[in-house]
Amino acid sequence: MTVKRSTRLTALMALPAALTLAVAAPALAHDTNHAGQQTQHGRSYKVDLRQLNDSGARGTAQLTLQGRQLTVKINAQGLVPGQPHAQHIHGSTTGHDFTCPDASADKNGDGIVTTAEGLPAYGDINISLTTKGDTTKASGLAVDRMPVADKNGNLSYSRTIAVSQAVADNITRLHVVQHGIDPNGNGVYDFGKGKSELDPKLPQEATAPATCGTIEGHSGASMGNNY
Ligand SMILES: [Cu+2]
Repeated sequence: MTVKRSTRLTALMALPAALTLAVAAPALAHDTNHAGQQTQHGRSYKVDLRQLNDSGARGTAQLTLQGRQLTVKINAQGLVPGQPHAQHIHGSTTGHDFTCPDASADKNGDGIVTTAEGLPAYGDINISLTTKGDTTKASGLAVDRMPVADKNGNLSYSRTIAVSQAVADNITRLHVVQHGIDPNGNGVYDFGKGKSELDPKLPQEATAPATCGTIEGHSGASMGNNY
């Protein structure tokens, strides 16, 4: 069984959320983020995406805020080729400092930090980094609107999203997570690691995190940075 069939169901379920997408209010951002780098296009933040679950994936993300317009650019390598990779900005804008989980988050010891096991560390989905349409938590598993890695496992993504003032003000508290792993190396998401706790129609492989990266200037535990 492949991920294809449930993809359609997820797409249908995600539709009402897309229709109710909130209209962005015209308020101008009051920029309280002093980290990041000021550019002519706004304030820019780097994210070093590091592998989780021995996925072998890595990458970089650049987040640029201009007022409440957030441009997200991601370049990642080593992802499961030809498969969609759900990706989100996780975390809270209300004070709790979430961060990327480490292997100790694997509570049941099956070798996989699932999305559910990672949630206490990285927090809930704040923004779904879809390719089109809704970007709320409701689209978290809309895998038909998530970017697909090419045949070499490379993924590139770019989208500008209108975000809330809370997100604009607390961007450094958030972090980027990409999902989708292939521990048995058969090239597809299968049920070898069981069902996803998030949607039992999806394999665990499709929703387990592959990379995570905190935003430069993050005040909590640092994942470090190579540059
Ligand atoms: Cu996520």
